[in-house]
Parts: sequence; C-alpha cells; structure tokens
Amino acid sequence: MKDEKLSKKISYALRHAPWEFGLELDNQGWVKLQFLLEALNKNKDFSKVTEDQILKLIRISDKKRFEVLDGKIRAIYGHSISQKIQRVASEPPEFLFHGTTNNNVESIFKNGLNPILRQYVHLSPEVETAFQVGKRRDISPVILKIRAKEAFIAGIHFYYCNDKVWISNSIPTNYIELLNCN
Ligand code: HQG
Repeated sequence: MKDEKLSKKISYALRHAPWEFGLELDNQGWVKLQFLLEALNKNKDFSKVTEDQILKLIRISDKKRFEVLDGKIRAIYGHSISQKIQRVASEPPEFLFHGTTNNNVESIFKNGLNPILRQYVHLSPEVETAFQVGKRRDISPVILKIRAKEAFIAGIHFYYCNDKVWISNSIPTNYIELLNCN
C-alpha cells in the first residue's frame, strides 16, 4: 500500500465524506482512530492497513494533514463537509500568501477570496508553499499577498493549522494584493 494512496483515502474520509465510512466527526473534526482503521480495513485495498502505518504516514509526511490525540484522529484542514469544524482563532503573521490560477484572479479581485467548496480559505505563511498549492492547477500560478494582520485587526478571524497552513473565512479584496515577484 502506497502512503500517498492511503493519505488520499484518509483525507477523503476525514475531510469530505465520513458517512461513506460509517464515521461521525465531532465538532472539531475528531473521530476514534480505531473506527477509521476498522472502516478502512473493510475495503479490500486497505484491508491490511495498521494503526502503526497511519501513525508513520503522519510522522513522515512533508505536509502535516492529520493529527492524532488520545486515540482520536482528525484532518487539520481542508474540510468540505457541511458540518462546520470549530477552530480557535489566533493572531496571524503580518502577511499570509495564497497561490491560485491565472483564471481565478479577476474573480478574486472582484469577489474576495472565498472558501468555494471548502469550509475555509487556505493560506500559507510562506510564498513557497503558496506556490506549490497554486501549481496543482496552473504551471505558472499567481501568488496573492494577504495583509493578514490588518484584516485581523479589522475583525476577520484566522486559524492556525500547522507551520504551513492557516485558514480563514472569506478575505475581502481590500486586504489582497498581487505579490510582486521581481
Ligand atoms: C479559488 C490542498 C474564483 C482559490 C492544498 C483556489 C491546500 C476563487 C480555489 C489546500 C475565489 C479553491 C487548499 C473567487 C477563491 N473566484 N476563484 N472569488 N476565491 N478561489 O482546493 O487553497 O494537499 O479549495 O484561489 O495544497 O487551492 O490536499 O483551495 O484556487 O493546502 O493537503 O478557488 O488543499 O492540500 O480550491 O487548496 P481549493 P486551495 P492537500
């Protein structure tokens, strides 16, 4: 079993469709690791997955997508389920970055940055991570610079996920600028 395939399956279960696995997330997105494991093991492609394999996957992954605490597991970001995952807001760095496609830019400067199919907008403290996120959909992505501290002072909530990901609700256009890469 390739780690990437397992990671994608767990992301799908914990971010997008827990009911397909007979799982119910609590309001912070947690579910018993044992329940996830049993659900995965019912699928022939994942029948031999063990708890240790999941823990190792989390440990070695370049992106920290999941966390485990007290026998429970959750996706740290990326949710699209209708039940909103509750987070504790915190003060963001001065700037956060968002990588997107050239096609989206006009609409973003018209409508603001919106979660679209997810619960939150995804941002990063580093340009490089934003670039990699944008590159999933555009070989030459556009990097947007968000004046996060200013937005925070004006009452917009930001939530820390890990050292590469912050999330927020919609960001109005007046806090968004194109990053000058020259
Ligand atoms: C765009 C992956 C038009 C937005 C990634 C983005 C990330 C607008 C797309 C994480 C818009 C939504 C999240 C507007 C926003 N008009 N387009 N007003 N507002 N958009 O996938 O940030 O590898 O939901 O720019 O790496 O790309 O799966 O969000 O292009 O960390 O762990 O709408 O998911 O993480 O796309 O990616 P997404 P994202 P994993």
